[in-house]
Amino acid sequence: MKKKDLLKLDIASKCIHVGGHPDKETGAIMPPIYQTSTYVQESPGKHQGYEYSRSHNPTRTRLEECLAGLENAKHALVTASGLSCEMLIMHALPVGSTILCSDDVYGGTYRLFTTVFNHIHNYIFIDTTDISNVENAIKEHSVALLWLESPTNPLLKISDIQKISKIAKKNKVKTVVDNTFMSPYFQNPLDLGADIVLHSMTKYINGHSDVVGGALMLNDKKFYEKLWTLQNSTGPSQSPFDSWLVLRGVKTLAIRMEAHQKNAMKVAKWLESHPKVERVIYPGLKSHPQHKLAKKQMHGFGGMITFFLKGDIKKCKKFLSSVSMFALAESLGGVESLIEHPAIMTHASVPKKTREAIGLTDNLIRLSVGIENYNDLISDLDKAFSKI
Ligand code: P1T
Repeated sequence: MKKKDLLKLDIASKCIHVGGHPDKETGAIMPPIYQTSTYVQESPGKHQGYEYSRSHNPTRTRLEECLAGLENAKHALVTASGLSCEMLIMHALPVGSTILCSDDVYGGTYRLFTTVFNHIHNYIFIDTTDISNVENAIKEHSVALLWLESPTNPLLKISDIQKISKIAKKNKVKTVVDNTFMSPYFQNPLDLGADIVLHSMTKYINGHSDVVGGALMLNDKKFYEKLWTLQNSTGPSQSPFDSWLVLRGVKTLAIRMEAHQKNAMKVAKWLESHPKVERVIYPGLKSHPQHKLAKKQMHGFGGMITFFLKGDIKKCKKFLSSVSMFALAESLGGVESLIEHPAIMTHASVPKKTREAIGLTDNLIRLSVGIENYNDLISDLDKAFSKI
C-alpha cells in the first residue's frame, strides 16, 4: 500500500502498517535492527541518507514514521526518554522565555523545569482546567509556550485542549500537550489545535515496561528541524534495539488500550463503592469533574486511576505492601498492573506544600491498570484492603 493510503487507515491498522513495510533487501516482514553506529560513504558526503546513528538510524526512522502517522503529524522525533524530549523543547526556546505550565505534572517534569531550566526560563504553574487562568496569565505575562498535561499525572485533571490552543494561537503562544496518559489511541492533540505532542514512549506506546523512550510529533517543519538539530547536538538518541522494541510493542496499542480501559472502568467503579476509599478519580466516571470534556476530546478514558484511601500515610504503606498482583513500582502503561504512592515515589521532587496545595496528599494512591483479568485485579486489591 502507498504511504498516503496507509495514513487514511484506522489507527489500529496504522499501528501495524505505518513504518512496517517489509525489508526491501530480503523481504523480511519485520524491520531489521540496524545495530550500527556508522555508515559507509561512497565518496565524502555521498551517502544514502545515513551518516552516524546519533543523527539518524533506519530502525529509528521507521518508528518515527509510524508515530507521526499515529498522531496525524508531518514529523516525529524519537529520543532516549520522555524527559529528553522535554529538554529539547526547553533548549529550543530563547533564553528568558516564560512557560505557562499545568500545576499538576509528572514529578520529573516539575523537577526539570524548577531545578534545571529555571536558570534559563521562567515557569508559571496554573490550574489549566480553568480557562480563565490561562487567559489571565497570557494577558499578564509575555508567554512563549503553554505546557499542558491532559490528563495530568497523577490527579487526572483534564484541560480543554481545543479552547486553550485557540487562545494560545491568537496570542502567538505555542502549545505542547504531554499525551502520555492517553496514548495516540485515545487522544490526538494536534487534531485539537495543539502545536506539539509529547509522549513518554516508556508507557503505553511501548507497553511492555522494557524500554525507556520519548517522542515528539508536530507539523511545523522549521521547529522540527530545530529540535532535530538539538537532538543531534546534545545526543539523547534512542538506540536501534530500543526503537525496534517500541516498533514491536506499538503494533498492539489498539487492543491493549481497549483492554486497559475495560479493566480500569471495572476497577474504578469497584473502588468507588469501597468503604475504605475516600474518593476515586477516573475520567470515565460520572463523578470526574471534567467527565463531559473527557468524553468530548478523548476517544476513551485510559487505564490510569487515582484514589484517596481513608487513612494516613502509615495505612497507605501497609496497603501498598499488601498487594501481590499489582506491582509496587514507578512507571505506567505496561501490560502488567502497577501501583504506587506519588508523594513518596514519582512526585517526591515536588515540595510537600506545593503537592498539598493542588490536592496531591499523602493518602493518594495511583494505579496503572494492566490487561490481566479484572476479577483477579479486584481480588488482589480486596485482599490488601482487608489488611488495613
Ligand atoms: O520516564 P520518561 O520516559 O523520561 O518520561 C517522563 C514522563 C513524561 N511525561 C509523563 C506524563 C510521565 O508520566 C513521564 C514519566 N512518568 C513516570 C515514570 C511515572 O511513573 O509517572
